[in-house]
Amino acid sequence: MARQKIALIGGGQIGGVLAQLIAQRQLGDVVLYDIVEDMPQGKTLDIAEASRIDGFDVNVKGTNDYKDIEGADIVIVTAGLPRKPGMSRDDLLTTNAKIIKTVAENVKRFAPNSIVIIISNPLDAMVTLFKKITGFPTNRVFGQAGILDSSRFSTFIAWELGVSVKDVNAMVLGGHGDTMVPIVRYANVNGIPAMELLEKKYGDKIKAEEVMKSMVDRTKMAGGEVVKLLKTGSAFYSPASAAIAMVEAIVGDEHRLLPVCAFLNGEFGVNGYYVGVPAVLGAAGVEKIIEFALNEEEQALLDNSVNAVTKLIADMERLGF
Ligand code: TXD
Repeated sequence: MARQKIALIGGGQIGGVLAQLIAQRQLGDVVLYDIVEDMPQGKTLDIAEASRIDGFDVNVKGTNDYKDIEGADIVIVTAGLPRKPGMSRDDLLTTNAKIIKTVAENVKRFAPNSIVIIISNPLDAMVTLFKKITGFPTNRVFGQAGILDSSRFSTFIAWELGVSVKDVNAMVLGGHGDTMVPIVRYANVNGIPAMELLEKKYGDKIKAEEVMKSMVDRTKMAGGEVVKLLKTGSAFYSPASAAIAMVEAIVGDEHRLLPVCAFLNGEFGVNGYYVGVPAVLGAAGVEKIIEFALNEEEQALLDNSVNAVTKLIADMERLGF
């Protein structure tokens, strides 16, 4: 099989880490595009010059010309501004919608058959806009948020229980905003319910519930916690890793079940919107949505999160996008 061509639109913090990870794992040839002159060329030169040390041999090219993404198999979009302290993701709507519009037009022109992973915020709205402008089928346009949010939740559970994070499974569904929905009921350590282990640790159901609630709240605000510490931007190592999990699933046709910001046609009671749900990712992109029974409380939380997404989309449409 020919090597995959992976185009990264946006060569900032996340784009740069993505380029390095793709090269190091030899997932494909990389084209790093940014509007800032020379910067993507500088980053890719720097990455390529580590190839002898890391032992990878793929092409890594920086560019300011969309023509270089021609024929890309996979496109990852991180173009747009990140948050500053005190901002919500939704505050980025107008600025980033303008950017995503141009990006979508160019991806449609130069890489019409690509599978596209959107990362730019506000995520659910940017995926919706990209899909609208390109008209690509929904299996080929989706967003990354849930893998990161779930990894954050899993990390906090591992720290709290003193077990390896490798053995923790936990999933976060819904929109990529403050209303996201960590699914507590199915959070587990190698199959053992996390709640049961917390109750054992504290010997008290109410205390265990309090501790879990604080981890859920921290997960919801985890992006903001990093923004507050960094002061000049938002998380970039972990979002890049999350997107790499998606690229690996696509390139390796792994059929992985991952939380994906995917288009819903009635699943989970949502019709016609992009929302974070479990989906199977393989060579065709989103191969199917995996629906499972939510209890009343979970469904109410998901509905609340979906409402936040639909409101954001309505705001975006009012702005003329
Ligand atoms: O999980 C997730 N989905 C996210 C998303 C987690 C964290 C951050 N997330 C969002 O990703 C964040 O809110 C931003 O909207 C994006 C990118 O974050 P990053 O930290 O990489 O931002 P940078 O370093 O500012 O990089 C953005 C780059 C920068 O180099 C700009 O010059 C470039 O985007 N940019 C453009 N590239 C192409 N085309 C246009 N028009 C353009 N405008 C700016």
